[in-house]
Amino acid sequence: EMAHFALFFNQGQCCASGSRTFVHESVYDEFVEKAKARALRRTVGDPFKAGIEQGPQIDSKQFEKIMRYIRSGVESGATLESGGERFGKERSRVMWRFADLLEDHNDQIAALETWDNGKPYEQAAKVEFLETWKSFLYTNSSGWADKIHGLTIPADGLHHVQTLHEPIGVAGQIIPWNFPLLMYAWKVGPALACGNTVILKTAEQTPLSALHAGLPPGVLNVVSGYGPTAGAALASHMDVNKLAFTGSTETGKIVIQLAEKSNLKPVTLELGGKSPFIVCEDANVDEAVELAHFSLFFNQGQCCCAGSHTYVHERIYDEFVEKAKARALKRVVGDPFKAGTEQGPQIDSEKFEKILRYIRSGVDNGATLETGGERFGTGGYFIKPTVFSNVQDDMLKAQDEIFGPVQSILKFKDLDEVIRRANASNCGLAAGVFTQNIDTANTLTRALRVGTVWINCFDVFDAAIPFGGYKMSGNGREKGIYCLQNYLQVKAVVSPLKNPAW
Ligand code: TXE
Repeated sequence: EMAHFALFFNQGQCCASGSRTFVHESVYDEFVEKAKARALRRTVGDPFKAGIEQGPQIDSKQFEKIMRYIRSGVESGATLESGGERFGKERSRVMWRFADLLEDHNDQIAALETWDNGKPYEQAAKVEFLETWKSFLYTNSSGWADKIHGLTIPADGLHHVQTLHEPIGVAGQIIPWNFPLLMYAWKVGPALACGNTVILKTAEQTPLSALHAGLPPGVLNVVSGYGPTAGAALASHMDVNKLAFTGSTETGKIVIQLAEKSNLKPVTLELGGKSPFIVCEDANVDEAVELAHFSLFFNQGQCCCAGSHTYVHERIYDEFVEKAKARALKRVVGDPFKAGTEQGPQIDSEKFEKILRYIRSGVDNGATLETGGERFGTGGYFIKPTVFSNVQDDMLKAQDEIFGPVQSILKFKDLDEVIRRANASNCGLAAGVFTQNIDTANTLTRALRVGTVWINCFDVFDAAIPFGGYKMSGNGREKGIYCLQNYLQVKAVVSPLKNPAW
């Protein structure tokens, strides 16, 4: 304690500081261990804050000089027991650089994304790339990496109580193929910002964009592989301290069991959707049609939050269906690298066949096929934008997400009814509400059991807005301030206050 004080007092900037700590060999090892632990406990930060033991060094010159000495100590073979880096800031600096590199390589990364996934290049290069980049800026770079700290807590008795927000350790992350780069950003960003290391498994269909990134060795490790082998190994590994998964509900159940059977690692899940898009009777029909179309068809209908259940009030139902059909017929399907293309192919033959099966079962069950319903062209996994009307709840309830360019339009009479029907789903990821009436918007917003409600908009994904599901759509929230909790341990630290006169 005394040697620690003798050196670290005043940020180590004392002419008399005890900078050379000579320790007798009989107690040397014990001393080192304890000196290290003491240094790890030292509270560094805002010098105006009570309880802070150490503020910043006096200026950049001194700061750089100290960092040089630390590096030379390491290079000369001294053992670095703890510290040796800028507090939080070093992490932040690396991640700034990472975001800059992403920006410099926008074209390349977007092209990889389109090759891998088939999504329109313009969508990858503009919409998704920007979201990815902003996500890194928000969470890490200029955002949270150097602003994560605990609390000092007043408690009964003469005790100093504080919390330390520490990294969990090794974060295992499994991502899907529908937004490879964006899912990568949502997962990797907060994990690294909180000081963890990451092993990320990409989906087998889309390994490329994540492999293109680079951080200091060992910090971010990208594994390409299949789910039941590489993915399962991560979920069940004893040395992985936390698992984050995005994918199907079915696989979500598997990974949570693997985590439980191994080391009880905490698991966050972002799973399937079946989201309602509710068009109320006061809606401007043209605008509602356009937004409902976007909410479902964006990304070939392969979005976990896609507005797949379009509920339309009976008063405007017929007009809506007519216009929704006309809009789907106008959708530009084709080569994703061609400017103006709105819809590329589905991800693979398995999903392509599954969507066509769902379309056939819709027809067999008596829904009215307004347009589409078959493959587009003769090659590739392209599907014509498809619209069904006269869809009944039970037709959709039994099935999994369609996860393709298939809009199902259902009719409703009043708010209580549509709330009951929308909430009857096992899923609760998101909902769209289209109305001009503030009371209707407030009622629906509070009644719907979902993680996100978009009112008169859809798919607004700012990096600051939390995202995640109720019910079987998962647990935990990604993005925003909430995502940090997934990657931190809270350690309560209590020590006696010996001198009440303070
Ligand atoms: O999902 P999986 P799939 C939905 C969508 C789609 C359906 C099936 O409805 O039609 O899921 O898609 C890894 N242990 N969503 O088959 O299997 C796999 O390698 C560990 C919604 O692609 O869940 C991949 O990296 N990991 C979703 C990831 O899990 C395993 C996005 C997702 O694949 C594993 C994608 C195992 N045993 C599909 N098995 C969303 N929420 O956005 C597979 N994986």
